[in-house]
Amino acid sequence: MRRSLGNIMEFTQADRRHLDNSKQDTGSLEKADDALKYDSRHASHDFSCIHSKDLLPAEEGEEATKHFLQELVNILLAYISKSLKRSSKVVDFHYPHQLKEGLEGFSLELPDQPDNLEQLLVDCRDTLKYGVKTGHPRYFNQLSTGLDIIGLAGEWLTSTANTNMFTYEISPVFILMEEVVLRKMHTIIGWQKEDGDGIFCPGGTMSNLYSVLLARFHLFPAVKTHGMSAIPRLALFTSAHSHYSIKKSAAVLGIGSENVIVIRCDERGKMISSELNSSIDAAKSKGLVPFYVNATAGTTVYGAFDPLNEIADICERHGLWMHVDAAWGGGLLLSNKHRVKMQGIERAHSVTWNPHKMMGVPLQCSAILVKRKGLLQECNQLCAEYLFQPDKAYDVTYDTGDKSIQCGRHVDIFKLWLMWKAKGSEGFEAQVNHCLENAEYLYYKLKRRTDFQLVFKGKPEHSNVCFWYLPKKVQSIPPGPERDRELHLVAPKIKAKMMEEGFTMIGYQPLEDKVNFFRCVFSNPATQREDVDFLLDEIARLGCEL
Ligand code: ABU
Repeated sequence: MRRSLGNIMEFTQADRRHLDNSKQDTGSLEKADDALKYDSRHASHDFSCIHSKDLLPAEEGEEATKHFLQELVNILLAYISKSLKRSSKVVDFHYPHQLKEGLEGFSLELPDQPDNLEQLLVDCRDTLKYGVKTGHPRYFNQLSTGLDIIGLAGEWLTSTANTNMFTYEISPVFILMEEVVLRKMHTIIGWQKEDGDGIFCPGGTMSNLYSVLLARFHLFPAVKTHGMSAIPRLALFTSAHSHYSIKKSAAVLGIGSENVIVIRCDERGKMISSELNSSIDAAKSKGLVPFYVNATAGTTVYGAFDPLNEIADICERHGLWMHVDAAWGGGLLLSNKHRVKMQGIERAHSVTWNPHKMMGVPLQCSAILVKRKGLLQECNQLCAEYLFQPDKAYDVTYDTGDKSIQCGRHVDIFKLWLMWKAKGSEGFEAQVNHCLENAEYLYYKLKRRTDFQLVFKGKPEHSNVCFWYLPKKVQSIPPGPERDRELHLVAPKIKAKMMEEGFTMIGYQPLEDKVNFFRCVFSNPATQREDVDFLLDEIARLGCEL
């Protein structure tokens, strides 16, 4: 059965009862209902007889194009408004088989005959309806959250421009914007004016991959042409709490994940730098050639900051490349209050920084920043003559595409540039400070409650707060393996119920000797203290009978 534009995105009666009882957001149901009315009023044109062939570039397709896109904008506006309403669900969760079966007429299968535009608009709404509202103030599941309106406008413009970052000739404005933004980021890191290079690439894992690639090329340029057989067995170093992309980079680049030497962390998740030093010596004595150390500024789970200056001293002593994975922590550089946690970052040879995390830029937006100018180009360039002609009419150093390991490169820069213009650095600073204040608020709340337990002592350094929920049954078992076995089951059970009910989302994981615990992270400026209160009450509500 096909659905019409008017009858979707509505709450079930059970959802309404929950919202009526939640008392978290008085009066918000009314507002949510307004949004629903807005949805259903808006089929202002009949799209049932129009198909994509009737839109531009069809002759006289301009009116139909305008109406279709306006209708789509209405759908998106309704979604944005619902995403930010506490009375809306974060997720209307369904299992894969349910979505594949064609839930309520929402079919994922591809037709032979074209669907009409009415159907496409319904499909657009359904796509949003069954997705996750990552901009919702009660979405705590991932490091990338929020829905920045200027960033969104930037993304819309980028899609409309539909161009590629490889050459200046087809992206003149975006290439220059990338240069300006990269220079700003270099300055914020603290690199000298004459230093600094970089590009935006698809995510932190790719940025980290670039860092290992560059470090290896810097030490052994012959690897580019002669491969791994031309170089000795390499070793690289990273902490036990670092991101898995460091091992993945070693695997992808033919270095081998077993040649990644994992350094232990202290109880807060910071690399123990004295152990780094002894591990480098031990690797050398086994005939390996150490070449690279990854220090993390903002670990994925604990939000810990490695001691960058101590690590930089060790790298200098041994002549190693120092990379700082600040994918998550980079945003704190914009805060005068918090940037002190990253002292020493200016000594790094390369830095990963994801504006799509703490700065709230829509996905994806990730930079690899390199201190030495020209190295990216030397390492990656292959001078494809059909694309990078050296005799173009302009300065071809602006054809930045050969710095990249991709050919086609998405324009990720515009939304960040536009947001920076809109907020100023001060606006980002306020946003970062607000997120860390939320983390501190949660930390103090958890300390006061007996049904929750913090995973590590002390105030959070980043916006990560890690904790267990302790149902009565677990509280009654003395500390030890039996209690751990029970506790390990609690977070997944609560999460499963949480997804089915859909009013908030938070992630969990085990780590080293710690059984499954919740990790709350704040990067959404829309989140307020009442949302933190809601989260804890919701976990306790869902978990108290376990
Ligand atoms: N390292 C990618 C982000 C992971 C997370 O959101 O938890």
